[in-house]
Amino acid sequence: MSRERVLVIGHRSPDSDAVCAAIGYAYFKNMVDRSRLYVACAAGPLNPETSYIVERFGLEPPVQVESVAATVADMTLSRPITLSPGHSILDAIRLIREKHLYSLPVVDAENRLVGVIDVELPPEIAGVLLSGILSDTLLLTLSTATEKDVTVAHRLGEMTGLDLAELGKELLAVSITTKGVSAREIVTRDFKEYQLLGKKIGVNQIMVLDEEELTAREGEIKYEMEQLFREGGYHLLVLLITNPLTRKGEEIWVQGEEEIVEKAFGVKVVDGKCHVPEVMSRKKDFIPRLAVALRR
Ligand SMILES: [Mn+2]
Repeated sequence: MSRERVLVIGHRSPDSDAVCAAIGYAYFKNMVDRSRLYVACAAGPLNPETSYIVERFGLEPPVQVESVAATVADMTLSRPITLSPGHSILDAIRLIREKHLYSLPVVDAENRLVGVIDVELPPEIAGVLLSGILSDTLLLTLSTATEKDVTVAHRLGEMTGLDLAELGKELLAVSITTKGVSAREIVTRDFKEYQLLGKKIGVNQIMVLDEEELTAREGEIKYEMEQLFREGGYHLLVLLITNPLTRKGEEIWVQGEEEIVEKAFGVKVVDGKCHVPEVMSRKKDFIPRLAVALRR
């Protein structure tokens, strides 16, 4: 009898964390639920970094999915299921499978925690998950990195014997190069659109290890920004250029109502460019500051 297939899928325009999380979660679900087949998918083509990660850890590339019509069921949280040391390993495995658990606290007669049984994580899955975290948090340096990210990354590092800084640099080298990348892609690769107090604002953030790579191509990149600005009917279009190694701040290229950026950061935009001396998360720092400026 063929098992029902369940697609495990992250967000559209998938980045490494979206794909790596899908791979990890599909693996986990296959371990705890043998009644179905969980298939890791990607909602779009893989970026070079993600392709590198999948290949580096010797895994099958995730299935490409064009569109899904899905509903997200609400999760129900219940009293934690526990086990006492007297139970057999078989009991534990049965419980993990039946109740779809990923870990099982073991408690003594007084309900004190004695230990935790985990689903085993093979090194290649652990490596993929670690890569996802390092990519998403820029080697745990972004302001959006949580304590949990840090704890889990270090634990995965211990499990795999991988050096976090080394692996992080490996990923940076693949993901960050703009050599051979078209100006259009530089402007749109990680593009996000916002509606802020009646303004349509498009922001792309791009990482470089050497700003020269972009300044040398300023003409064609600015041209693509102008095209996109007109096509999309934006009030403001922004390219944030971040160097994660020097961390000297953001080079900001602007098209449209540049006074919004000037007000938000107290800077002067000259020739469509300015510099802000802090490294920013688009979601946590940049967009909120624009919203504050627009409200004033
Ligand atoms: Mn993501």
